[in-house]
Amino acid sequence: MLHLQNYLSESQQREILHHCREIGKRAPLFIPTMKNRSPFNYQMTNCGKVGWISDQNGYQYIENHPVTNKPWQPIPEVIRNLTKSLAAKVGDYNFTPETCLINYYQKENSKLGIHQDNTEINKAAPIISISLGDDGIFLIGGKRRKDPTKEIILKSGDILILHDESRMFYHGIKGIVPGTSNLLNSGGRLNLTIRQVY
Ligand code: MD6
Ligand code: FE
Repeated sequence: MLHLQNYLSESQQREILHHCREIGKRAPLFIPTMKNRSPFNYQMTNCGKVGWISDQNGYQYIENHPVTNKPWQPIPEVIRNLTKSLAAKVGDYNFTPETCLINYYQKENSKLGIHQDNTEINKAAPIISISLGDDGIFLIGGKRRKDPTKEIILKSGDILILHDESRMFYHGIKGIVPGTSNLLNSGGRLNLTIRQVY
């Protein structure tokens, strides 16, 4: 695991935020559900060739937004270039950003349960995460769900990369800390995860 603290300058953060807002106009945030139809505790959208969603059919990558049925917007060039150079830092010189999941944690009680990222066909490529806005309390464990976890605070402008052994480590978001950043006028936290799926 590689945690790069305060990696993005404020202007880089604002540029990425601007792209997220533009993407949100055409691919609005939605609340996904679990197989049993219980809703997630946050909203999401995507950009890229495919987008990750969850619904009554489970976790899946799909080519169209589930509400508008339109293809996802392309991944902005600034995010593609940034993540290619970040992947090279952990030894992947051939990373192809194919999808970017955008999670929005708006409320104090927004959270993401402990999970392993395993919907991807390619389980070797690193997963690169960009945090914007309020602090996120990230929990990282090991390869087994029952492994002990430790807390890491993900601040606005931080990058987190799960690669090699840590690629399959269980992790989650315990909550956010409202009022810790003024990047997003509306408050809350955005997290972008960029992946090579295939
Ligand atoms: C989040 N992140 O930070 C959720 N997954 O809001 C993730 O679930 C995640 O940060 C894989 C790799 C990096 C991540
Ligand atoms: Fe994850």
